[in-house]
Amino acid sequence: MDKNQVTNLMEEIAVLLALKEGSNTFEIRAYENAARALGSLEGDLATLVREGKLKGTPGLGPTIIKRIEEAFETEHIQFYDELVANTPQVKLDMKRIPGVGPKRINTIYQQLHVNSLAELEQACKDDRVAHLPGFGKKTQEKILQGLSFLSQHADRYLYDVAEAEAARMREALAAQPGVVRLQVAGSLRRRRETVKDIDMVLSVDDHASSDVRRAIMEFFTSQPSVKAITGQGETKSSVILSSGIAMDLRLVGDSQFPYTLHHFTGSREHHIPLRRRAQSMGMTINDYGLFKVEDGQETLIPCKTEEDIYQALKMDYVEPELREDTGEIDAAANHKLPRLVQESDLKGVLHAHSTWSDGQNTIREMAEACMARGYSYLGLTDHSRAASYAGGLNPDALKRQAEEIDQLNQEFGDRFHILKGTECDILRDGSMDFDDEVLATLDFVVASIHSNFNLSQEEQTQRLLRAIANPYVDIIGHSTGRILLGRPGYPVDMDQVIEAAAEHGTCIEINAHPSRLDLDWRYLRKARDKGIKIPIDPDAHALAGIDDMRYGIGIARKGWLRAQDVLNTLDFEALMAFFHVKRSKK
Ligand code: DGT
Ligand code: CA
Ligand code: ZN
Repeated sequence: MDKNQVTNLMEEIAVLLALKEGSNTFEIRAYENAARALGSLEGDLATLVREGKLKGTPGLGPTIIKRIEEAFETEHIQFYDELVANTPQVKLDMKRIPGVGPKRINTIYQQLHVNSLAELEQACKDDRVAHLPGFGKKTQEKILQGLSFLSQHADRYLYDVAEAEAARMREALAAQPGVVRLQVAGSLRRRRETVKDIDMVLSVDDHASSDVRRAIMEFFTSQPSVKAITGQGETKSSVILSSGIAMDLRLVGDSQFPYTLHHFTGSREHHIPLRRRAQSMGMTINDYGLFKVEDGQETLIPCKTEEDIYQALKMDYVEPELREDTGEIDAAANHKLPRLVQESDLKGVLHAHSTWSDGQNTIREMAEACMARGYSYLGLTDHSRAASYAGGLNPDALKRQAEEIDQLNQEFGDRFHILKGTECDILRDGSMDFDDEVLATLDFVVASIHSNFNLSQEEQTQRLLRAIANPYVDIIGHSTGRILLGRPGYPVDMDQVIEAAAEHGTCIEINAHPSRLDLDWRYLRKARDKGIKIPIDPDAHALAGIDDMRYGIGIARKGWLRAQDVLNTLDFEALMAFFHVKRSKK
């Protein structure tokens, strides 16, 4: 258990209590307050619990303190487990519909007696939900949209979850006798933000015996992370892993490896124009090979690597991230592919939180972790006062934080630099949570939306445009607010946002948190072409969060970004100059 997990449990208990009929409002509030109190608590929660120092913390009553202690001692809270067990499954399912809260869930459950999401969908289609007290057509429409969002994303997994599972499996397989080449394929290799399953391709010597192949497959399906076997053969085996994600392993002779890897890397969309190109050149391509077709006869074109395949098609090598049919075929044929940004191009970290707001580590700890990872600066951005649930700072606290930063900077000298920043809330009308005089004291400003998600697209867009036009705003944070597999972003006209950001020289971040990856990669190339600089921001709330930068790199590469398009590939001096120029334009 850590602070985040306990805070989540408190929030969950509040929701589950609200889902129970006849719950006491005060009890619900108590858990909501506890979650908030934990979020803004200084220091390591485990230590506070161990030393019995939670007593007297505002927002934490004796019962709740007992539950927190229980969580740390036993890794669970019995009260929570009982609440889950006593909540009807359909209520738990409805909880996952974006935008549907406990009150609505209870009304639906009590009055329509639905037992599944499918029944709820039918009730919407029969117009029965609209007639519930306090609902209406608009709400019914939103519920339908939420249900369709859920079903579209059912059975998909976040990139980081799949990547971790795949890495474990890869490491185990790589050490097996007879394995020549081994590579992740599919959407995971293309670094999509979510994936359906893990595809892996493995090669053995062309003359390897059946025994060798069988032994490898046997080893694969008997791994501890395998929960179920859905198919086992000498060329393909399929399993379900403990996280629930499915995995296919394909085994081929090594001479076939590049063709098979290429085929199963996809995407289907990339393969269509590629196959057309092959045909126009008198060739044909499939998972067995690339063939020259003459007089109805197919002869294999020998390729040792994927590079060879593209070369035979008179193309430059197309990085897997780009294989989405968004212009990469022509670019590769015309030698116009970009040199994609790499993790080693990043010079520093922007957008990170500390214990001053809802982060778990001190500024010093965050700075030292950045240094240990080879970065030369940290742009610290704790929340502003409107984000009270996240321990947002008021101007006075911001001033005191600046003093701490000054001291640390003095100590670090030229070795490392901490930039004074804020993740300033964009208020409902698009104005900033801090006055200009306060913002002017900072080195840079990230501006984000954390409230009022349900404005119309027009209002939400205007709100962002106003923020973008503020001369003190350097970076727009997580610009659509989406949570992958959790909720869609608020509606916003991203084309207008990109136009405005280009006009005002405002950056739009790639929030590298694996459940955000926002701005979506599908918009990045447009932003890049308009000259917008794009920082890759970890939005770290703890030391481990800094490592999320690599997920942002994957998305940047999917968006065709080069090193020069990414703001934090600048060194410290150039970065400060960039912010300075932006501000002096006002
Ligand atoms: P996913 O799993 O939905 O996240 O996305 P992918 O791209 O990994 O899709 P998947 O696992 O169904 O198949 C992996 C790759 O194999 C896919 O990108 C292209 C290739 N592939 C699989 N089935 C077909 C097919 O029926 N036709 C073609 N052209 N390619 C296929
Ligand atoms: Ca796949
Ligand atoms: Zn934020």
